[in-house]
Amino acid sequence: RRFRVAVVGATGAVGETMLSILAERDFPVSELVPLASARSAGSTVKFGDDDIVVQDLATFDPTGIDIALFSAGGDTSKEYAPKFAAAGAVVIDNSSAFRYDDDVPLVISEVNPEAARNRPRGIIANPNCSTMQMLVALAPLHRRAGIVRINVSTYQSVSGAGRSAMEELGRQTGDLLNFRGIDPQKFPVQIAFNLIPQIDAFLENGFTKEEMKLVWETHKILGDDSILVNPTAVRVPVFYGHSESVAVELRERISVDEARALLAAAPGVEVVDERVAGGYPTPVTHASGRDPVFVGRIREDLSHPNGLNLWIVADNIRKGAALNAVQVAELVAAEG
Ligand code: A2P
Ligand code: 11C
Repeated sequence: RRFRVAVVGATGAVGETMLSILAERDFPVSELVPLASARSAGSTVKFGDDDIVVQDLATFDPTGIDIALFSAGGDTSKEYAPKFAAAGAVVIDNSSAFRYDDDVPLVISEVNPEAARNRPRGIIANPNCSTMQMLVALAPLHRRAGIVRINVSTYQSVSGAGRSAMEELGRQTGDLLNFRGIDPQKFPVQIAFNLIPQIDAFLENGFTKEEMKLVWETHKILGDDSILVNPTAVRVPVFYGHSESVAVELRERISVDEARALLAAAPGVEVVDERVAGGYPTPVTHASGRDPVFVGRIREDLSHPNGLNLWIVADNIRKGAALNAVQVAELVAAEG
């Protein structure tokens, strides 16, 4: 069977990658409908060898769409995803609009694929990129020994904040190298040649929303609210690829060799862990434009007998967003 597939936000950083991954993986598409706002309606996007005209979401009739991939921001999802679902489509939503609703499954294709089947509202949520790569790597350790606590610091690239954020990093870099002044817009302070320990808004507990997503989404995806998660999320002047320094405490001790073997056998994971210069993944050398979640620097926690330290790097636009959404669409398509 082939499917009528809509991509909402098709002109954005994630939407464009959804189109290329659908084509790359030969998703059984009978018709591909790219949608965006009135601003870009009438322009074209690439789908395989074809150029397809973008339509205006606001005036589009979703009747007959089988699968809709949404990545046009939370407000757009809140308004339009229920309309697509009511018209019979299965919606796979990359925004945070529905992630924490009990009747919307939150699915990582390698971690909890079975959850995708139970979708009373016709909506499946795609996790946030930082949770996605962390849990693809930690799930095999969790299955073997049970996670007690996760301490995580993230190093997140600007593409996570969309196309205009990438433009801001490029523009600021050029301006600073040419001794011109800068005017931060997308980011609260200068991002070029800097680090920003704030992603998304501050919440009452002093953590940012990006940090709390790591807590809430880990609980929901692993189905265990007792797992302790202590996050710090930092924006770094990298274009593509999020990195994470993770210290995980397990119920039982796992040796470094066993952890390496578990990770090497895990779907979606690639271990890059030579203890020599360059023998570890970085966003530029390994992750950017690639599908796996890369894990390196695997070592025992010096301060805890059941602790392991890991360095986890992935392309936030691919596995962190577009690729997982397409993999979830593949699970739906396989239902027949
Ligand atoms: P548009 O090109 O019309 O602005 P990014 O995250 O890279 O900034 O991309 C956001 C995506 O979401 C773009 O495709 C953008 O389309 C789309 N989008 C933003 N707001 C809306 C809206 N109100 N209705 C439909 N699409 C929207
Ligand atoms: C970032 N993680 O890197 C964000 C982007 O909840 O889907 C994705 C936000 C989300 O800025």
